[in-house]
Amino acid sequence: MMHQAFVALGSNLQDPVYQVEKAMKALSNLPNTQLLKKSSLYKTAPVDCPQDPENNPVPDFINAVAEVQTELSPQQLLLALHAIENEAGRVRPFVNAPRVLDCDLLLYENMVIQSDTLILPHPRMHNRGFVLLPLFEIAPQLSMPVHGKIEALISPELSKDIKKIS
Ligand code: PH2
Ligand code: MG
Ligand code: MG
Repeated sequence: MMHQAFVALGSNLQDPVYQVEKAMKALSNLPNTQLLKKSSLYKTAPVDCPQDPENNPVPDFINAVAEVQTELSPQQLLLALHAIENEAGRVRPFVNAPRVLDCDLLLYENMVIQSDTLILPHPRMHNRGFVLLPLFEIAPQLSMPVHGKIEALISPELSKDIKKIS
């Protein structure tokens, strides 16, 4: 059985455009999975990112969203996303630290899950412009469990400091 899922990609280290494009390819190469749609790439200002301990400015992100269809279960897909992050060289020095690659499972069918390892829908997706704008681009009619219709969530406030680049 094929299942529809949406994945958010983000990077603000080590050539973010390259990292996000490489992650799209990695998604398309997952077993029993097809990449159905990819959004444009968006340059986005950091949200909720602490200043790093050495006071380096937090770099802007490149964000995008992909729609896949997959035979993987939500947990299998989550593990596959972690493997893609690790392959890119992700390290986690502190919470929301700059990262080579972040792959977040946003939605899997209409599933609502609250386990220790996975929350669906993604618990912060509904107030993050860097997720909602690319998601709206590829799924303008989307209606989500818990969060409702995507078009109702988009606002000028959330769209600030987000620029479609390609
Ligand atoms: N990811 C975060 C926290 N803040 N800000 C932007 N612009 N893009 C992100 O992908 C992002 C963020 C936690 O994963
Ligand atoms: Mg994230
Ligand atoms: Mg993440």
